[in-house]
Amino acid sequence: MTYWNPEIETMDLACLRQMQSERLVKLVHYVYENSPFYRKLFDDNKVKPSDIQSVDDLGKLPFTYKKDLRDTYPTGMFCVQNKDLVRIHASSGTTGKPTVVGYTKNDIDNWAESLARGFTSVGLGEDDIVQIGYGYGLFTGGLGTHYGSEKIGATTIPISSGNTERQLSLMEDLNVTAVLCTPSYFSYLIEVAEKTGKSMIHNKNLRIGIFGAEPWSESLRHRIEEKAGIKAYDVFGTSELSGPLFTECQAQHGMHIWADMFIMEILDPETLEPVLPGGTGELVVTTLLKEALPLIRYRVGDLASMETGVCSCGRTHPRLMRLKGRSDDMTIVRGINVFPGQVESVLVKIPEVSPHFMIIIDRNGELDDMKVQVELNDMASDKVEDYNRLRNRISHDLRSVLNLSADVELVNPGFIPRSEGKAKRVIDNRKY
Ligand code: ADP
Ligand code: K
Ligand code: ZN
Repeated sequence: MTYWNPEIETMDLACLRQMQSERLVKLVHYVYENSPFYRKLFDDNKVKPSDIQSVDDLGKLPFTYKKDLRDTYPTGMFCVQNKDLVRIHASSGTTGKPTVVGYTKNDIDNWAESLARGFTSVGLGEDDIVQIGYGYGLFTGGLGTHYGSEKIGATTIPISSGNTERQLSLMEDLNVTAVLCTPSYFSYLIEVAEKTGKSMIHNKNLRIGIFGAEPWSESLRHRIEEKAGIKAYDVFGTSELSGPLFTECQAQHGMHIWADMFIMEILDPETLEPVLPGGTGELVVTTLLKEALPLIRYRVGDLASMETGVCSCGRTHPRLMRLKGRSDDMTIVRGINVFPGQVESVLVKIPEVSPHFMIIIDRNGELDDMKVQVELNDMASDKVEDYNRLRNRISHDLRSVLNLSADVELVNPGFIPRSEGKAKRVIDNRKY
C-alpha cells in the first residue's frame, strides 16, 4: 500500500481530532482579526473567538453561504492583501452569478497536497502519464489537478477540455496511463473512439480515469470501466474550497476528505443538526488551513452522506459518499424530487441507448409534464415494434426509480448536445 503522506493519512482518529481542534482555534482568531466580513458575522451572532476551544464547539459558529461570496463580490471575504495572493479563479456560475476565489502560495501547495494524496491512493505515481481534460483557465479543474499531478511527479499533459480527436490521438501516441475529465465528456470520448473503430480498450496503457465536477452514477462507472478497460474513480471539490480536492482510493468506496485540512459536517437541512451516522444531509465544510479565503461552516449546497470508519486502504480520514446532486440541482416535478443522476442510472443499464439525455419539464395547466429525451445508439433496431418496446421499457424503468411517469422521446444518435465540461441535463420551461 502506498501513501503520499503516510503519517497524516493513517493518523489515529484521536490525534486527528486534536489537530482539528488546534487548527480550528487558530482559524477563528485568524478570520476575526483579518476580515471585516467575519468580524461582523461573529459580532452579529454574538460569538467570540475565545468561545471556540475545540471541535466540540463547532456548532456555536455561524454558517457561511455562496450568497456571502456574491454579496461581497469580488474579494470582500478574502483575509489577505493582494501582495499575498498568487492566484485567482472564478467559478463557472452553473447555478447563478459567478464567484471569485483567491489563493496564497500555501493555499496552492495544500490544494496540490490534497490531490497528491488522492492520486497516490489510486495507484498513480511518477511513472504515469496523465492527460488532463478538465478546462484550464478560470475554472479550477484544469490547473488544480495539474498541480496535483506534477506534485507526484507524473508526466502531465495539459490538453484542457475539448479537441476531441486530439484527446484520442495524444492518448494513444503518448501512451497515456490516466485521463482526468468530466464523466460525461469521457463517455463522449468513448463514443467517438468507437466510431473511428478503435475502442479505447485497445489502448493497453490506459488504466485509470479520475472523473468528477458533476454528479454521475455507479452504473455509469461500470459502463465506463467496461467500455474503456480502466478503473474509474470519483473526484469532488468546489471552487470555494479550492477546486477539485478529494478522490476515491482503490477501495472505490467514498472520497477521502483530509481531516487535517477540512472539517466535514453532514446536517439535516431542516433542523441543521448532524444527521445520524451514514444518513444523507447537507454538506457543510470548514477549511482549516486556507489563508486567502478561509470558510467557516460553508453550506456547499450538495446533498451527501459520509462514512467515518477506517477504510480498507488503511486511511483514517472520513469518506464522502457518491453525491446525489446539488440541493439546488434537484428538480421537483409534481411534488416529487428528481435528480438527473436517477435518470442516468436507468439509461446506462439499457444497451440500445447512450447515457446522453435531456429532461424537459413543462407546465400543462396545473400539472407538470416531464419528458426525457433519450438517444438511441447503433445497437437499436429500426423495427417499429422494437422501438415501441424500448420506449415502454425505459418508461417503466424510469417510473420505478422516480415514482413518476415521464414521456420518453427516442432521438437519433448525436441529437443531445455534448459538453466538454459539465453536462446540462435539465430544461425547465415552467414559469414561476
Ligand atoms: P460551479 O459552482 O460554477 O459549477 P464548481 O466547480 O465550484 O463550479 O462546482 C462545484 C459543484 O460541482 C459541487 O458543489 C457539486 O455540486 C458538483 N460536483 C463536483 N464534483 C462532483 C462529483 N464528483 N459528484 C457530484 N457532483 C460534483
Ligand atoms: K514523470
Ligand atoms: Zn480508502
